[in-house]
Amino acid sequence: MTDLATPATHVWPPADSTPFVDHPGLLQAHWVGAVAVITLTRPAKRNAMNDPLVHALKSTFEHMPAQAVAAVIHGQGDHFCAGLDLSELQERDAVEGLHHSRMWHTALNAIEYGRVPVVAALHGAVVGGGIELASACHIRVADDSAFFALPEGTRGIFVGGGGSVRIPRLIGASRMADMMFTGRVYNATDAERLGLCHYKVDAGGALAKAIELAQRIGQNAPMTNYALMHALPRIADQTADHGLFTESLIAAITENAPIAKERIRAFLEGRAAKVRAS
Ligand code: 1HE
Repeated sequence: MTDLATPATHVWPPADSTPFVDHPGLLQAHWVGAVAVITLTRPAKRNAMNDPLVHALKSTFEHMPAQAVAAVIHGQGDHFCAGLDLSELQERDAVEGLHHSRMWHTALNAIEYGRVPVVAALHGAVVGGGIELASACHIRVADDSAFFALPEGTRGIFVGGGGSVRIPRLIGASRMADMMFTGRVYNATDAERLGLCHYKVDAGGALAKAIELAQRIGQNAPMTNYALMHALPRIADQTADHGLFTESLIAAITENAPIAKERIRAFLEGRAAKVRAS
């Protein structure tokens, strides 16, 4: 595992580092400690997602090495992701379109419901399928260059990568509909205010902040991270009665882990950090 210095900008990966996953011209993955940094490497096409890139993402997350504690996704060049590769859309019929959308669902589910929490580092265009990809991640960091749009509305199509399920959970169906009806573009400040992203940083700082957060998340008890990724969203979809029951089950399992017992003991013995106002 190569422990690379935290990058200051989205100029990444360093030329002298070796990826542990390499799909040439599509995607690479490098280690920063135990954080897997996944880079979309199609900058000439603004990291637009063609089918091979969707497959590469799915494979990378399905085969995430056991030593990974968290992951980061970002895009090479000036943009995070320009969404679906529109050049692939021209000749597709309805049945092929259905299967294509389901392929995106499988790939983005592999991110959302994978082994490790994923932080998206967003800059430049985060549009169409780019927002769908970002919304499948667990935490989103946007820098001041980021802009968010759903141009599907003006292109005569609809979202197909899970956007109609995930985006309303972040900003509400009504705001999503406005983005698609009117072609509205939000900047990073808007995005933070609306809940499209959790953190906003200066231009060029998204990747470094995302890695910092991923390293911190990776220090959590694994079962806590698992519960946040796999139980919390499902509880949110359940009735209150079922949700409370599921919560009790996952709480009991989580607090039974040796690492939880040790961390509680450390606090009670004055060995753990207190919560302080920020
Ligand atoms: C593309 C794509 C793409 C760029 N598919 N080729 N997404 C969109 O509707 C967004 C379309 N893209 C743009 O609005 C702009 O390209 C950007 C704002 C992202 C960047 O602008 P810019 O000036 O930096 O780059 P560019 O000159 O527009 O593009 C550079 C090249 O990338 C150019 O190709 P070239 O061969 O002429 O050099 C572009 O054609 C190409 N390119 N974006 C294909 N998206 C699961 S359903 C999801 C549905 C959607 O995502 S729909 C939204 C699609």
